[in-house]
Amino acid sequence: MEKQRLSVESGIADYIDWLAQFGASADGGVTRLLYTKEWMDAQLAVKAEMSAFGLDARFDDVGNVFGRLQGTQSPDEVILAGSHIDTVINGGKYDGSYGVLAAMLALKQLKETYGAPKKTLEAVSLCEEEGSRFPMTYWGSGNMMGALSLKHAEVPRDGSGVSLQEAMHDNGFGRGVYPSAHRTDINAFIEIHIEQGQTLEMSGRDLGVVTSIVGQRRYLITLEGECNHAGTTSMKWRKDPLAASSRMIHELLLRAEEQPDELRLTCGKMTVEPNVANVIPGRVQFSIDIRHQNQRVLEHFYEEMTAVINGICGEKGIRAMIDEYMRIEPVPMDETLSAKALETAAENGISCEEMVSGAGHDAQMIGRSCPACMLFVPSRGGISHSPKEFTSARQLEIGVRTLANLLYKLAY
Ligand code: HGY
Ligand code: MN
Ligand code: MN
Repeated sequence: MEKQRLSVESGIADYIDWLAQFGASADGGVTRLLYTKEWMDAQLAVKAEMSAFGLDARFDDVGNVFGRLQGTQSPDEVILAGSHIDTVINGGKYDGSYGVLAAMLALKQLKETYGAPKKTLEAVSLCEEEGSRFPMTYWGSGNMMGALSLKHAEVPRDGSGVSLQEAMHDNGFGRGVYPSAHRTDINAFIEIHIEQGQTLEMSGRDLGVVTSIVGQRRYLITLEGECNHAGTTSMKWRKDPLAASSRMIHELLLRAEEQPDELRLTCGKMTVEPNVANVIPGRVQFSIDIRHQNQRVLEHFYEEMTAVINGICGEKGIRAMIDEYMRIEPVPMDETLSAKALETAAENGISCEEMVSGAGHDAQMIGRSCPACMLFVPSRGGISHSPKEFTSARQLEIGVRTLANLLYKLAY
């Protein structure tokens, strides 16, 4: 299909639709998983558009794409803005994409209006944040900040058994052809993103400034029981991992609601083997994703979770394996940058409020070791990770303008 063309008048909403073509699904969703063809085509298109904007565009060795506007006085001090290009399966067209495109358009506007900055400005399209294909998240920002490296690509495999390393190599990355992903020259990182919740819509404000991003942990729970006949096996003799998992999930959801300030627990993924109606399952795997702004609540809940799982399995003679494949602590955003963001919004008469992010973001990974600032624009109905994701052109444009004004303050 011929890709929609862009013109010099194209605004952020046009760019969102343009990028959404890469991995588009019939119902208006987008699926762009790390190192797939849709992902590579999107990164190549973003790189080409960065060049068309007059930015110096390049890949790094894990597939992040940077567009650089060199500083005249302190070129080695980099103010970076961007987000991630990958998506969840059949997600929305704004999650991640908006932050990449807003950063690119903000640099284009600043270059055209003010010329070269004093400090270097870069827009980045980070290769992966979601963890949708491999049991690995923040692959782009984690390598950029040195929290991850190429050796971490060897173990994670996708649902068809392809390793992250194989997929990376198949796209030409991870072989030293491109500059190493690790960077030590980033002075500040600004990420603009859709809120993915309903706070801004409920308050009627156009912009959110994030004070902190919740801590997050993800687990893969494997329960091994005993396959058997659905008709001849008495209920009391069964070792049924699906029955056990439904009890565990029910109990864990109740306990999550009892936690102070509501811990968020999601079981989004489940496989049942052999997955046949008249066979008692022998093996079940399901995911658990927990989030909370307080590290101690997360630690304590992990203890409760393992006790619930092991208790039910002990009762039923079922073997349980709990594999934690993702953990990140709650991370505060930089107060100085956030104050500048609030000031910028006030100077431009933009309604704004401070808020905590319940979603994880690259700003969380980067903010662990570098001053980071996160801006939100409203999500209609608070819906995200769905084809129904929507933010109006007016709200998208307010975000781009605020980002450009903030970057001007930081780099010119
Ligand atoms: O899951 C999250 O919070 C983010 O969308 N990756
Ligand atoms: Mn997401
Ligand atoms: Mn995101």
